[in-house]
Amino acid sequence: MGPLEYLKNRLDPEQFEKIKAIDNPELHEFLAKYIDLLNPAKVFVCTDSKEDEEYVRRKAIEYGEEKPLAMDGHTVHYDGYYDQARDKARTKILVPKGVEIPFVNTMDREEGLKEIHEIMKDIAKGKELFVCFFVLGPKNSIFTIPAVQLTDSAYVAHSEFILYRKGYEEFKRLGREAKFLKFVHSAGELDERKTSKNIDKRRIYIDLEGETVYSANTQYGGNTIGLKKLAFRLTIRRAVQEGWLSEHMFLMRVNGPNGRKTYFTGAYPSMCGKTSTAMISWENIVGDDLTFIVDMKGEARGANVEKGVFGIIQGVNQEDDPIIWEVLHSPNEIIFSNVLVKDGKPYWNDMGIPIPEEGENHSGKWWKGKKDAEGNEIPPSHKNARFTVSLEAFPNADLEALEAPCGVRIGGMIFGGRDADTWPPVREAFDWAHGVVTMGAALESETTAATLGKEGVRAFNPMAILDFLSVHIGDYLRNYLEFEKKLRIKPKIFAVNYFLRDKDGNWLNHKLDKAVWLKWMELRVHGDVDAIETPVGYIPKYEDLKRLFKEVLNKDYSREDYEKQFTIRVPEFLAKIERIEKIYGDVGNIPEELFKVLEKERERLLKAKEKYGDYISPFQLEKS
Ligand code: SPV
Ligand code: MN
Repeated sequence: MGPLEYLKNRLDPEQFEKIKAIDNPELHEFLAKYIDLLNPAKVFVCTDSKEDEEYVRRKAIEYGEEKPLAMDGHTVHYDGYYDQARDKARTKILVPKGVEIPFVNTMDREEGLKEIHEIMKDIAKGKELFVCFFVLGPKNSIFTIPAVQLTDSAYVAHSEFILYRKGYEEFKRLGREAKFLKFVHSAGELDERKTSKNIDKRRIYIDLEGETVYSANTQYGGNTIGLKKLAFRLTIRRAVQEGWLSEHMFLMRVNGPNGRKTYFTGAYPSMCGKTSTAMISWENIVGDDLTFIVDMKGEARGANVEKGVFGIIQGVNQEDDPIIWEVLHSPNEIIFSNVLVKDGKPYWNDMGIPIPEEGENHSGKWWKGKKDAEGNEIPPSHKNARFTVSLEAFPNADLEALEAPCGVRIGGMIFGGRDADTWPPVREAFDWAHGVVTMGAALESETTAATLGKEGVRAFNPMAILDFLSVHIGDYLRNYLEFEKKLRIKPKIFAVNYFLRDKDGNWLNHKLDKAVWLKWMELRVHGDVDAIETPVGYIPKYEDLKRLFKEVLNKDYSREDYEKQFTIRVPEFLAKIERIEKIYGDVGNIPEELFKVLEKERERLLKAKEKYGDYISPFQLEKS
């Protein structure tokens, strides 16, 4: 029996017709194979129609994966208590024998496929399976990558409708031309709270060769929403093979003087201020997580891979995040996940107002002081609790840029990490290679609750992409360095650090200072202000920041604060170079240029140290 015939027998006629309308035998074969393997009771095929989307929304509630909240359009979803973040240990890239990819878990392809197919056999028994079509990037553009998602979770399908552009018509249009990505997900057996029960059999296996990702026995979005971090593993590889960039970056517009619009990308590990930067209320958000960057006639053009936000909710408060606050308190379509709910209202940690002392959260019925099985006190909401909402809900979204088929020209690229003691709050690279190597490839950040495991440990995380690297890091960096050669107009590269502390451990910056750094970077992209040359790049001049602090935040910025923040910490920078060199030295297949750039930075630091000592005030450097 051919695949189409199988599908005809297996699906309701109405659903089958939707599949038949797409002329793509590879798709038919894929669907037949996995519908047969997962063996659901029922299959629903989503077209781009409002009714089909509405069907998915309704099912998420009917099946108990989401509960309606008091406000129109709001629902809450819970993941299992031990299923609250990306599971790095059980996420594996399947590779042929002999292939090694440093830093990520790999597994022999044959073995992995065998295991995951065994785990997924009959896994959707008794459930409804959703077949969904989406695209990454704006529709019908040079960025567009079609993708098909199979999932037995209406919550996952619902999330994708909020986060991605619909792709059924695109599949129909492309027919056999569609070079699509494939995602197979099952939450597995569910417990009474409708959370995945068999966590020990949680697996996220990425088959590069088949451009297919399998995800089983988990619900947390980072493990299950195929088009997000699962697709990201596949697109990084495509980008390296095809000579463009697929990055873990926000995309935003910073508004310069006289209505000037300058677009920036920003790569930060999870929980390092990426989303809150992209959402500064007087700037304009285009995307908060994933950006494709291509060269077009010598320009670097960027587009948001997504059209929605799966953002961290902890710490969102009215004063610092007025826009998100407003969005979360309006009748938009929003899925709150792993928050505290009381009387139909969502609450979260550090929201700046008193919150109830009991209710329901990711641990079930919750009360203040409740402890988990390990004896740890359970906070009101999980640290990695999130909200899922479309960008259309944001009054400051740049929707024109979001859907521009040619993307937007990128003026600057920012790298940021959680760094207590080395990087100043903002600095600019001397050139592309200097930025790519000393800011991107040398990015380190303290670990956070976005992944399972210990928090607060300094971890190497080049381009904030380490968890997702599906190619050898040497090949990835070579592609980055080569990309410059295609560019006639090069984005400037910057590094930021919102988490610098003094020797006593006190933060040196306020949460909103980043808004000033952005304005400074915008001016630098256009050469509007001078800067101070240091051994590690250019830093702002005090006078410029003083003016910007007043203009942007209406704050007086003191010379003392400036000096503390922008002192070049030579021993820390030297130690960092040593760490980074060692890491890359041990890996092999690293472009020689990386070591040269690091060596030059070391020489500059040593020279400056001889002249000024270990801790160099920006005022000293300005004079020289
Ligand atoms: C991140 O952790 O970087 C996120 C959320 O953007 S997740 O979908 O888990 O990757
Ligand atoms: Mn992310």
